[in-house]
Amino acid sequence: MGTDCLFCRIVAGEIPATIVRETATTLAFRDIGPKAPVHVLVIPKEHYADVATLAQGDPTLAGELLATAAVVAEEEGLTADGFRLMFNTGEHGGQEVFHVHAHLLGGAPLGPMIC
Ligand code: D5M
Repeated sequence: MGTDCLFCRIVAGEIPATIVRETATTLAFRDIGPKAPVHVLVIPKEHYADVATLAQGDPTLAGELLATAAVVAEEEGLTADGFRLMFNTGEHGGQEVFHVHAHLLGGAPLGPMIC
């Protein structure tokens, strides 16, 4: 996708981000406007617009994204009390950045749906 995509630019190192974990195929970095004490975005390095496109186009990569999210949840100390992992998808889902990203939220009781 490249220069038009904000998260592709983070992957390329063109825009700074607070990276908490990187694998060969995924990147996890802190959300710029956190909605919880821990709010990390987990993305595939390869551009897919949303989770449905990713899951259908490359299920293995979708699994790698989930695995990275699980490791980050553990590293951030969220495993014991739990966390929320969510994908806003499309206009009605409230998606604003069209490079698939999982929101990993935790560190406090989250109550009803947020983001
Ligand atoms: O969420 C898109 C999310 O992306 C939203 O929570 C803010 C976050 N965001 C936007 N720009 C940045 C940068 N530069 N760094 C980190 N986080 C960022 P959505 O699900 O699309 O509504």
